[in-house]
Amino acid sequence: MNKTALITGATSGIGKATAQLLAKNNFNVILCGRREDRLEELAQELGSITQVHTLCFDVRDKESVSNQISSLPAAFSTIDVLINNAGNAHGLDPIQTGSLDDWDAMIDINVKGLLYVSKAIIPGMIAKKSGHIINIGSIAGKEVYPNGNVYCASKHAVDALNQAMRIDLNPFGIRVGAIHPGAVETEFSEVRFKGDTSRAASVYNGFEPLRAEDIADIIHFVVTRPYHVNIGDLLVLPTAQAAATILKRD
Ligand code: NDP
Ligand code: 8X3
Repeated sequence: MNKTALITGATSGIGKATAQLLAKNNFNVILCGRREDRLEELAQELGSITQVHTLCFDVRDKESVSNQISSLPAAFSTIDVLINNAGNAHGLDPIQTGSLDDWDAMIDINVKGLLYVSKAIIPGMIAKKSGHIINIGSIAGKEVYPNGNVYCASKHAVDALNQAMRIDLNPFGIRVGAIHPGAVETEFSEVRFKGDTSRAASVYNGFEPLRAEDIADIIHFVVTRPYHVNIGDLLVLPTAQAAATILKRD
């Protein structure tokens, strides 16, 4: 029988590539995001190969998160794999000039949103004494770089929560692990730079970044290990990247 994976942030980038790969590999998928048109388009694409359900919500809205997840139809209500992927950086400014709205967005989405979604799904995993939670962190959760301040703090929080979840859910046989990517070319930098596409493209100039499909491939590997194997923490970088700001560019 197919397993069911719920993927937040499935409308773009890493989440979308992960949904596509898991769907091709015998997972039923629950696609989550705010952009309903993109959810429907992806559901159409994947609907011919697996069972697909969409949930349209903002991870910042705790009531919506809880209502949407508790209203899943029976065929999708047993979630085997949760991929906490939704998130973004907003701005890249020094602490003294950073925007309060950007700070709220990063903490509310990357940290509190991840908690709200997890809180809604963990009871079902506890009840069946199995499940797998993958938290998408970042190299920004392993080190701090100039002007990364609040984004780095939010991803350090994801790193801490990943460890905390693994400890607290250990008695219930639930697997918990994080994947921390370096530079992946997605819509991430367009969001960070508020639609400035040339500034976003310049982030990836002169080196070969990771593609969303590279991270999806690793997520697929992690969730298909035998049940006694839990990959707890992975840092995944482009070969050209040695640390957050140390890149070998042409
Ligand atoms: P994208 O911008 O391409 O995708 C972000 C996804 O998150 C979208 O599907 C978006 O969907 C969703 N999302 C954002 N805000 C919300 C919200 N408030 N509520 C619900 N969903 C939301 O970026 P990536 O694919 O690169 O990012 C995915 C994850 O990977 C993030 O956690 C990011 O921090 C992390 N990461 C990315 C790296 C990179 O270099 N790209 C490196 C390291 C980590 P929608 O707008 O439809 O809601
Ligand atoms: C995304 C990678 O280096 O922009 O998390 O923080 S970085």
